[in-house]
Amino acid sequence: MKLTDNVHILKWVDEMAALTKPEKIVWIDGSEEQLEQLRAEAMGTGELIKLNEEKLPGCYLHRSDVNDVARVEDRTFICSKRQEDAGPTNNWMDPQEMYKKLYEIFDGSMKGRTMYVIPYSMGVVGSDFAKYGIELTDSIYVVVSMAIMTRIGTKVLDAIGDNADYIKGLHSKAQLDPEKRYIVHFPEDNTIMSVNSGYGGNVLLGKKCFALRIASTLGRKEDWMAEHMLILGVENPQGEIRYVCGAFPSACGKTNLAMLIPPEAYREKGWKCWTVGDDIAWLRIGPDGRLWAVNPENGFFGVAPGTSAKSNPNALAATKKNTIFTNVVHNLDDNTVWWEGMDKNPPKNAENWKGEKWDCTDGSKGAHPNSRFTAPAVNCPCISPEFESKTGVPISAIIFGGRRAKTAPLVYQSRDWNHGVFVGSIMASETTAAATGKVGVVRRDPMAMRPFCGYNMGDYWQHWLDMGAKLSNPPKIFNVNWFRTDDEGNFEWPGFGDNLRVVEWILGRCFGEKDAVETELGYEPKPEDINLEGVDVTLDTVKDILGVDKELWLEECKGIREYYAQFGDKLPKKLAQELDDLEARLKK
Ligand code: GTP
Ligand code: SPV
Ligand code: MN
Repeated sequence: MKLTDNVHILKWVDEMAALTKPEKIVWIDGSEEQLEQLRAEAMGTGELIKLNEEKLPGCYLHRSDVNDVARVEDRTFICSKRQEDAGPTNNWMDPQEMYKKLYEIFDGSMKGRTMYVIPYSMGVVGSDFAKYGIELTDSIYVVVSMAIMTRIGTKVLDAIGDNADYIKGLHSKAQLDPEKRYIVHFPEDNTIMSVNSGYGGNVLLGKKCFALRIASTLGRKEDWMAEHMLILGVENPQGEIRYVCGAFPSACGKTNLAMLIPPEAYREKGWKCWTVGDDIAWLRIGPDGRLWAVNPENGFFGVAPGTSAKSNPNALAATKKNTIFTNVVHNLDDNTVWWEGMDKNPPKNAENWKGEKWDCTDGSKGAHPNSRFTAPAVNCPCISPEFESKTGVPISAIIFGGRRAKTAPLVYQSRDWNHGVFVGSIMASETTAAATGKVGVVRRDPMAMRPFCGYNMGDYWQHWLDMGAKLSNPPKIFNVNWFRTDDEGNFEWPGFGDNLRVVEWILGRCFGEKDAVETELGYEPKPEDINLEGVDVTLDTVKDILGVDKELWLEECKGIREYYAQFGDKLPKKLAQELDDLEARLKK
């Protein structure tokens, strides 16, 4: 049954059905009843495996194709009319050419299958921040995952009304052929097309495709920002809650920081942390001249490996019901799941992420390094009371960070907004399993948006500079690095909950409560101002990881200069100047 009279939507659904030729079309109304039917159907085909109802109520295991386990950046395209609008960091093809290519691949791709029509909202339905989309898909996994990650169903169609203002998304698993896999964005048509994949980041179109790539282009036009950022509320012993956003590249610690549990010494004094978002932030200028943030998502698509009762108990708790696990170990003894880093007791009778009998003593990994959980946000014990807020939360600090074994210090503060934009623009990080390709290679990932910026990165930096000029009370901008290693390759900073020790200094700086020392990079804490109560870290270690190695940084400047060169005229002059200034300070 069609759930709307909206002619724009009906016409488009008809056209896409004529192209993909499904056997039938099912509109998703958002009811638990309909979702339960779909889960049952997916269990029949093996697409979902029902897990132990007592230990993991409402939870399922899903396995993606073995060649389809991460985002495919080399097959992700931004098809604006002009190549220069996509810029040097995006793959580009002429839209007409790309449509032609895709129409051939989508032709008949849903034959014998059902096309599901999923109306979804990014943001609280009816709020000023909210944007709507419709995803057409031939995958039940996508439907039930979108039901966790976004707000779906009839209420979204009601909110769209007769409007043509929604993002079109077409997805088909087709044959899961990696050679014909394409994740394509047409920002000028508000259209996304994804084919031949079933992996979350490629197919849950509300997430990276809409809420970052398309939304970043909308934000530029409409004076707001769509960022790859967590949103965390930190409550101090006085009961004040201050909010930070953090942009770290994929698999570099956003979910962990967003859900952090304060160290015991902090908890005793009354510190608490509240999760607003763990991956994406939409930011708008408030009437007070501050930046306000909402999380447009409704769930967490989190990295499973490394998530444990010790590292991230809140994330683990969030996965205890109504969660879908993808590509983790199946414990056959009690029909539960496991992954590396959960605990030290891998199951003896188990199947690995590929569904093969797995011997945990043979040295092979049981879970894929990019295996994930899809958990409802409401499950998280520390979900912020502001999670459903229509106006969002005011941001005091923006924190950039990445994985750098050397170079980047534990923390430093930028001199002002524009210098902070420079600090974000020069971010670099070791690649992770979140995308296909080599892992552990340092690459530039400005603002953690390299894979997600829907337009020319040079224009994007200019947009950041312009936004700063419009904010009478902008957040302060910082850079952190939890991943500095010693000569043996061990992390020098304990990370996880102990990161609050750094965040405390950051927030203290925002409210004029903490001192700093000026370095070539910006402002750094006095080592003794990082609270080490109750943690096994010496002041010498802190001094070491706060250090600025001038030689390394002069090398870094060369790398930045080369990186910047590809943007030509699009590189904002202010950023070129910041680079010259940094180099001059280092040479002095
Ligand atoms: P995406 O969902 O891909 O965007 O990743 P994310 O940025 O949310 O990363 P996440 O918090 O899931 O962490 C990814 C990996 O980094 C996990 O293996 C964590 O255990 C590890 N990690 C997170 N925080 C820290 C930290 O403070 N120190 C160290 N050493 N590792 C960390
Ligand atoms: C990331 O890679 O940054 C993720 C997972 O958050 S995905 O949805 O696959 O992009
Ligand atoms: Mn992410």
